[in-house]
Amino acid sequence: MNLLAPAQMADYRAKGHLTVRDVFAGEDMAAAVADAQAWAETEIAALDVAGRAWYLEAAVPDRAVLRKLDNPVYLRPVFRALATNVKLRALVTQIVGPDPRVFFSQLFFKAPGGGGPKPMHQDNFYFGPNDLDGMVTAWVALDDADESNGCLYFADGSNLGDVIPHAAPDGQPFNLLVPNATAAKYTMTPAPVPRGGVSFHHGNTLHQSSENHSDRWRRACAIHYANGKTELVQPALTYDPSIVVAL
Ligand SMILES: O=C(O)CCC(=O)C(=O)O
Repeated sequence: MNLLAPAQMADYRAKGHLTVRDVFAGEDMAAAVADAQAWAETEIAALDVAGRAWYLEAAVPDRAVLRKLDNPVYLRPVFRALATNVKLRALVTQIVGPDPRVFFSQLFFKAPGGGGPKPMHQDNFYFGPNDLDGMVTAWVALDDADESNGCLYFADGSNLGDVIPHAAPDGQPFNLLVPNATAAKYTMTPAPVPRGGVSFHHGNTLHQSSENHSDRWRRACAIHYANGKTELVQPALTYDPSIVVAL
């Protein structure tokens, strides 16, 4: 089932990202948000000191707000259902090829009035796949995402370049990012996504997100898929192969 027109595929190949609106219905997103918030409450209560440092939003110091949670697709049936949805599966298969699997997923919260930015990076630096074209991230907008609440920004065409060195700031070993001097060379294009839409990006595409200056949440689930032949041969962090979700 090919859902993307040739022009959309050409756009993805040229720019390294593509937004598809209305992949999910409003009620799917409402169920995902309700589950995300319930999960967040239990996780906040259980975090140890190191966990608080990494998962809590430093930009909102007056209350305990999560920045992110890992592996929602593996851990939460509501997010498993999103990742294995027939339409999303068809879109991902058209982009990366057959037998896609989810090898990592992340739930980003970006709270109103302070949710912090995610600096520039390439997913393929984190994952180190043996086929650089074999993975795609499907970023599912649980809320409307725009420039005021911290949508993604992409360096158009950077998918056609190399994976470039990343470094972690002191005390943040998991926060691998492109150094500022390199990042300054790229022009970043905002990619607003209405609730229920999906922004797809190639693993080499340089991207970042801005701060949430609004009074609205910007929650999103990033689902990192690889096709059936792609393996993470040189990951920069540790990803547990026993929790990969086949579709
Ligand atoms: O949602 C964000 O702010 C960051 C998302 C991201 O880096 C990704 O989906 O790869």
